[in-house]
Amino acid sequence: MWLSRGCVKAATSSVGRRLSRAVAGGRRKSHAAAAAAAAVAVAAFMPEAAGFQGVRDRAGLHEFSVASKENFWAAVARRRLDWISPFRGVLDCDMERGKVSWFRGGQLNVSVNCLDRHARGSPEKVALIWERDEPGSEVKVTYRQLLEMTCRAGNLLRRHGVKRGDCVTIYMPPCPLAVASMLACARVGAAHNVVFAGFSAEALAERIRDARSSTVITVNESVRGGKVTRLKATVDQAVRSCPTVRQVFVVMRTDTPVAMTTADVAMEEEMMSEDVVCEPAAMDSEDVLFLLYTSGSTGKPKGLVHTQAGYLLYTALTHKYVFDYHDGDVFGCVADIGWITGHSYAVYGPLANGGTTVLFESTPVYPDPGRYWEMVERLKINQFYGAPTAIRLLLKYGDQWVRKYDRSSLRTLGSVGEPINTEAWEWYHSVVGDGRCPVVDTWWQTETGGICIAPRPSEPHAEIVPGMAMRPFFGIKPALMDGQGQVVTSDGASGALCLTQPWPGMARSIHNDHQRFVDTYFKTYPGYFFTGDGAHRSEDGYYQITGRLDDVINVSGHRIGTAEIEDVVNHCSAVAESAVIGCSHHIKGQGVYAFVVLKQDAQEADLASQINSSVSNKIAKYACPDHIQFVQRLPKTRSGKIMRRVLRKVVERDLDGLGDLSTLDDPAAVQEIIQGHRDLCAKQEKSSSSSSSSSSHDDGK
Ligand code: 6R9
Repeated sequence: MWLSRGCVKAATSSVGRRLSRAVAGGRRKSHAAAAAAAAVAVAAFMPEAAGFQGVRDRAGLHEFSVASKENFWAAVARRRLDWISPFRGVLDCDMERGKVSWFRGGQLNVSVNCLDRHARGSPEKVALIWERDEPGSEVKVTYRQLLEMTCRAGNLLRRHGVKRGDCVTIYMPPCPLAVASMLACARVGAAHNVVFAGFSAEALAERIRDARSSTVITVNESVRGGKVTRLKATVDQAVRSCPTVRQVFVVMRTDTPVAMTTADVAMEEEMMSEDVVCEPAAMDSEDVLFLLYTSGSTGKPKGLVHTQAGYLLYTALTHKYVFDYHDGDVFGCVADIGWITGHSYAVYGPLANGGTTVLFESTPVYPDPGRYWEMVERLKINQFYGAPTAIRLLLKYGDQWVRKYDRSSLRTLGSVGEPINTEAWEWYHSVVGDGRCPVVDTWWQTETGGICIAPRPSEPHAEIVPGMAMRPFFGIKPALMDGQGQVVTSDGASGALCLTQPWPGMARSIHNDHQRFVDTYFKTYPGYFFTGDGAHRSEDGYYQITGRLDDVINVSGHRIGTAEIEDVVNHCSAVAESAVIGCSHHIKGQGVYAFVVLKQDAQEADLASQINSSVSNKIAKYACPDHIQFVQRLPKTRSGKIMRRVLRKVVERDLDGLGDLSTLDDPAAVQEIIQGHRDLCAKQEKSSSSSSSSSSHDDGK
């Protein structure tokens, strides 16, 4: 027995006491030194941390950001935004009523934060690299130039009567004037409503009407993947059913002239005579910055409302810390500006940070599947941010398209829009990133404004699990809910993903329909923001997103409500009714599967192509069904509700999982549908050897 009483006694004798004091002192000193070093390290990582009591490392910083969110965000907002007048309150919030406001009393101008303050110090720094469709024809725009462009556009808008509180619809491909138009709106205090340029005239018109825009900005034509599209013609068609529209500004992307009406304004020409100085409007933190329409589970797209200060701050902070963006880096987000990813990470986040950002006009396979990586080499991109659907597509073309190009500039690879499967993740990591770049699978939504869950920031060598978004960002506290609406407390469990407290980037409302905002996001789990997604929390406490829980499907990372597609299909004259569900698709992630019941005497011939062209005309190409199965009737409950669960199981070929069919009005319908599905598969397998399904990567996300 070593530790006899005698020994213990000796250790407490005076010599022993001195000895143990010296040891403890040494330990204390080295603890103190280590703590000081850690404090220096965390302050080097995020300077605000120096003022946060008790924060010693990055994990501590996250804890602080959640537990003391107001202190955290106030410090970040003071340091990282330029204010015209300082905010007085940090957060007012009533989650049950969907009322959230950040930085009350503060005034600022978003365009000043994105441009003027950087142009002052580094006017010749490149703000935008416009990566045009033809490789090698990129155009660089400095902060000075972008500020001038924005001011001229702002003055032009003002001269044409656009004022604070108006909403300008922008229907343009990614290009410097599109960014300048967004920022010009912000400069004069108008909101913008960017509509993805792949949307049809009807979809555009619906969004213009809902936003009550009197001004539209567009281009004569867009150029993408070598294909020219006459966007102005689409706008002409759209505005015919938009009585609110007074004027259309037209930018010339190509040399092809377009017919101009009296309501049309040649934008570049008129900008020439405008001043390069434009007084910025002093905007309140909670004034509207933009609307962005996205699909929900009903037929009508919703215009999510984002406001000034909180959104800008959140995109700036996530851009910096999730991607480890440093001054001088070239940030390459290939999303189209028509989606939230383009707003937050091609425009606002990078520009707020004074960064250099790429605007990608082309497609991943134009002129060949090496396009992304050739661009990475040519522009020396440091952070590349793309979508799993494109990665899956490129993976199939083989490694040689990647290896051909020098990718040594890359430091971080990002993924967004949908779950990234392990195979795609591994390929992205090991082939594209040569195994040396962290892959950040970033989970977020139009509603959240910016990234909410991602593997970084974390300690520099913290593990990253393939296909997992993993760690909540600063200020984000997720919760999983069980079927009874209770919070799941254990790890190694799944549930409905909610966010338990407000963050500055969150949407504030649905335009013209605050009640829908409350009902959609705050009613299901009172007091929580419900994301509509399901998630799993691993034994280690990491989050993995499992997919939508509602009737929204995700085609190549684009959200589309099944009800929206059904609306269009049901409008075809031969169609009696339809049910649309998502089905798995090897490249797009999810495809669209439509079950269609025809009216009596209607003929099937040509109907599929009629349905496809209707969907493409009324919504967009990406929403077209991949499969159309004509059926005699749909499985319905006795109360007349379509049992989509049954349809999903049939398409997944999980016949054992059909479950209880006793509530069905006519159980025989299911057998017919199963047989019809088999026949359709057999038919498609036969023809698929000769052709492939419609292009999937074609929407720039
Ligand atoms: C940013 C964006 C949002 C929906 C979201 C979810 C899906 C996005 C994801 C992801 C798994 C990811 N989603 N990122 N699913 N892993 N990393 O895409 O916004 O167009 O509004 O779509 O996309 O289902 O709810 P948005």
